[in-house]
Parts: sequence; structure tokens; C-alpha cells
Amino acid sequence: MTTIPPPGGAGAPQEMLCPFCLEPVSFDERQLFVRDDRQQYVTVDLSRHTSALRRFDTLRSAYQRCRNTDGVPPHFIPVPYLTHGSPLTVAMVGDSATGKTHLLTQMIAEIAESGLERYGITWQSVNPQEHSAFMTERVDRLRAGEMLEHTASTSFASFVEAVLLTGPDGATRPVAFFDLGGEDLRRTDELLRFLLGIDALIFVVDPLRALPLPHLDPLRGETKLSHTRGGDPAFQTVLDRLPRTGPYHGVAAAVVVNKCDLLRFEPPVDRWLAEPPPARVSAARFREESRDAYAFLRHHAGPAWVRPFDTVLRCTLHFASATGSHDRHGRFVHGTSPRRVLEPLVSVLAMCGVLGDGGTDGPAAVGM
Ligand SMILES: Nc1nc2c(ncn2[C@@H]2O[C@H](COP(=O)(O)OP(=O)(O)OP(=O)(O)O)[C@@H](O)[C@H]2O)c(=O)[nH]1
Ligand SMILES: [Mg+2]
Ligand SMILES: [Zn+2]
Repeated sequence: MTTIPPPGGAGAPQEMLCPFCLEPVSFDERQLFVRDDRQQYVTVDLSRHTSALRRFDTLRSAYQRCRNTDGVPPHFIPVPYLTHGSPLTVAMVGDSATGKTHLLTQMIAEIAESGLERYGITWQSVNPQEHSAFMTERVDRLRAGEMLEHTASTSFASFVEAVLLTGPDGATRPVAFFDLGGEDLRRTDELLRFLLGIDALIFVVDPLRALPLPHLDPLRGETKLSHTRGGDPAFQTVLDRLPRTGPYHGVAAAVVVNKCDLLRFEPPVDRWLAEPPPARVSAARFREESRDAYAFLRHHAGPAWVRPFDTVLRCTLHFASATGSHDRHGRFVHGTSPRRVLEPLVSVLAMCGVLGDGGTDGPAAVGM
């Protein structure tokens, strides 16, 4: 478990970019807020706290107001996000109904069930109340068989959940997850400006849109989704928006063929779905799965669907199922059985240096 370091006690506060507006920000005791019972932000004055333990406890759930108000609504950053080293931001990408929210929810659920411990990573919430709300309002509902709702459109992008991850080397980093609705991800205005500071992208491929396999046609009819050879328009908008200095994008990326329960009899999907998580991170194993998923997508879906791999320097491909089955009228009657949902996240964490080095087959070599 990590502890909140006494802000100011370990040298000058670290300057970083606000994850929402991308203006520089650093921990500032004079800008602190907490949320009251009605979830309203109210100022908090730390100078009244004489007990160090009480001060730590207040800071654990406090927020800092970002000073930038230029054309953006007032926004608040959890203090632990500002006081635990260099943050990492991850965004889910894909058109509406590709399964981004279900996939992210299962990823967070598996982190909370210590699914990263096998790789030497421990976790703690960035904000205890928000984490608890995320677990109750999303994870518990989904695990009880309830389908989660479509993500509503927003006028300001903020992360839906953030965790503090401590790697094998003892270093802690905040990791924040953005999950916008598919329609919003196609916008070209300032809403998507946060993407300019993003570290990792998880592209979610929906087989119902990508694969012309005839056995998917009845479900396409039911869900009103149709097959398109032109790729996912949200992939396109997001890739176009990213800063690029050379021929390739510098972000870490994972492409996930999601809803693989719909493809469970298709080789090589059947084989990968049955694979248990590995004991340690192996770059060669990620390469093997990427090769299979690339060949599968390229063959069935065409070149537009593998564009993230072709334009991002470090990118792996994965097979996963967030729910294990398709919902029937908004319910998963047998509950959910997620498959391989953590692998894409482990891959981008490895690429971003959270899992350490590990030599030629270790985390530092993932996606090379
Ligand atoms: N078969 C199957 N269906 C899934 C899976 N994951 C999600 N779904 C279904 O896909 C639909 C959309 O899921 P969401 O997670 O809300 O999709 P989204 O990409 O977040 O959509 P927006 O919020 O509108 O952008 C729902 O009907 C889910 O039940 C999966 O692993 N397998
Ligand atoms: Mg969603
Ligand atoms: Zn800001």
C-alpha cells in the first residue's frame, strides 16, 4: 500500500499537465476542496489541522481546483493524482456500442480484485469515494447481470476512474481512464483536446461492425448495427487528432477485438479465449497474439480496421470478451464471465514503463 507523502515535505511540488485542460498544474494547498454530502465542492483549510494523521486523511479525499478557467468549466483534480509521481492517462476508443464501457468496467473490477499482482503491481484508489461509487454503480451492477447504459454526451471530458499503481520497482504512478461516448469521440472541437496529452489508447473493435461473418447477421439485425469495411470512424477521428512528429504516433496503443464470445468457435479466437493469464509479462507472447489478431482482422475485416496498428509505433492486438455473452433485453441472465480483459491494459502499462524492464522478453520489449 502506498501512503500519501506529506505534500511539500519531499521537495518542490511536481509540475504536471492538468489531465482535463492540459494547462500546467502542481499541488497547491491554497486551492483545496472536499465534497460534501450533496456532492458539492466546498473549500477546506488545512491550516486548521494540527494532527498529521488527520491532514493525511483529508488530503486522501481532497481535490484541487484547476486555476485554468479560460473557456472551460471549473474542474477539480483529486489531490493524490497530483502527489504521486508522473501520471498516465488511458482512453477507450471506439464508436457507440462497441463495448468500451463494459470492457473498462471489467478491467477496473479485475484491478480491484488484485489481478495485476501477478505482475508485481499493487493498487490503491486515487479517490476513495469515487472508487467506491464506481464499484457500486458499475462493477456490482454488471456483475449482477445488469447491462450498463450507453455513455451520455458531455461538454467537458474528465476521467471516469483513476487508480494509483505501484510497480515492481516500488515507484507509484496515478493511472486515469477516460471513457467518452462514441458520438463524442467523433467530434473535432475542443472536447477532444485532452487527447493531445493522452499516454495510451485502447481501440475497441466490435465484430458486429468489423466482420462480415454470416453467423453475426441475426445479431446485427437485432442490435441495428451494420457491417462496414471503412473502419471505425472514432478510430479515424482520434488518430487524426493526436500530435505526430514523425511517420508514427508516439502513444502506447492496444487494439482489442472485443465481444469475442460471438467468435468463440472461430480459430484462432477459440484458442486465445481459453488461454489463462500468464505468470509474467512476456513480450513474445503479446507478439504472438498480436500476429494472430492482426491476421484475423486483416483477413476478415480489411485494412481500415487495422489502421491503429499501422500508424502507432508501439501497438499490440488482443482478443477479449468483456461480458462472456450477449445481453438479452438488457440483462446477462447468467451473470458475466469476462475473458482476457486485463491483457490489453497490461500491454499498454508495460509500454509506458509501469511494469519495469525485465530484459529482452520483458515489459520494456512489449510492442517493439
Ligand atoms: N456479446 C457481447 N456483448 C457485449 C460485450 N461487451 C459489451 N457488449 C454489449 O455491447 C453493447 C454496448 O456496450 P457499451 O459498453 O455500452 O458500449 P460503448 O462502446 O461504451 O458505447 P457508448 O457509450 O455508446 O459509446 C451493450 O449492449 C453490451 O451488452 C461483450 O464482451 N460481448
Ligand atoms: Mg460507453
Ligand atoms: Zn485544468
